[in-house]
Amino acid sequence: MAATKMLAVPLPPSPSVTNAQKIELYYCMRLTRACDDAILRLYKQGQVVGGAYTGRGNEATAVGSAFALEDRDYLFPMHRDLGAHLVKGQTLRHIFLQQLARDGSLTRGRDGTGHYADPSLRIYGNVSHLAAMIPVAAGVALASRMRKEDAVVLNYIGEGGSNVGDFHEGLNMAAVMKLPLVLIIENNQFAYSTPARKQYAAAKLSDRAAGYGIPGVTIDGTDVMTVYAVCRTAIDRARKGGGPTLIESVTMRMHGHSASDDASYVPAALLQEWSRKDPVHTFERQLGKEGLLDPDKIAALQEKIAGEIEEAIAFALAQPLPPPGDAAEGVYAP
Ligand SMILES: Cc1ncc(C[n+]2csc(CCOP(=O)(O)OP(=O)(O)O)c2C)c(N)n1
Ligand SMILES: [Mg+2]
Repeated sequence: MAATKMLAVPLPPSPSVTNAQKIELYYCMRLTRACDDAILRLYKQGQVVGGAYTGRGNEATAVGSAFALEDRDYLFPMHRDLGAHLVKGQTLRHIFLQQLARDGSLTRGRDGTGHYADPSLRIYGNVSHLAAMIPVAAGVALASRMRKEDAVVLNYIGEGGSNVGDFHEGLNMAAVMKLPLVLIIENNQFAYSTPARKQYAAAKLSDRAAGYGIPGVTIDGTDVMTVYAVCRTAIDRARKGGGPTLIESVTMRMHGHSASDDASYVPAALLQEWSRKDPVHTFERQLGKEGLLDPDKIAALQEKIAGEIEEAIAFALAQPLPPPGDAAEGVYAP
């Protein structure tokens, strides 16, 4: 099996990133991974209601992309994009209230995943029907332009989800209307147990962009600086009225589809190969070489993150579950 279909692409000139921003990017990636680990731990303790999905391997894509957004921009993340929620400003308390299905969560305990909306932060989480959010994201981009908000919509889809009809309808409409939409295909080599080679026949998923008359690019989704630079360019372009960009971010799903999946169908050699490109460790090494991180700084940061997560989990666990009497309220349309 080919490990990746990534081909070299010319990258845009890098926007300037300060040292403080680099540390912030690293902190957000570390925080994302630590949150994912905590969610898996809670799942194994029987505390999580329903499934648990992690973004292990996807931290650079989720964090680097959302880092290029302004507060007024809209985020339409997928189920591997916890890092994007955090960068957009979602609090750890809300993340864990949601995961633990507490009454005070954003879905009032009706759901335990990222299937929530937080209009105050302009975050509109995905529904289970993969790609169904792409036309919705295009619609929000249209509404936002009509309101003259000067905002951009950043939407994500898996390589598996990119093969359904909604992808075409949403992206085509956005392209024709030159809407401020940036769509990232997170190509993590698998859709549940189906490998990429059984999902599509194209060399690169970004080649599809030509069929819509928009720019498309395939990038190394494990490199946070590349992800940020490319997304920043696409977002700036969308904001100036240049229309959508399709970005294929090539990564690897470094965990089973969900907590209940041991991923025994993934060749061990493939995981081994990708573990050398671990996005968090790669960036950590890079910042070490630049003199921005050392073992003491890393340890201090990890300790800070662990404390923040423990506080949020303790807070969420102390909150009540929804009262059984009204647990079905708001679940079904009248
Ligand atoms: C119609 C339907 N079938 C199955 C599922 C369960 N499901 C959720 S995500 C997913 C895999 C999606 O793969 P991909 O789009 O590549 O995203 P990834 O999980 O790899 O990030 C599946 C099978 C679903 N949500 N809807
Ligand atoms: Mg996938």
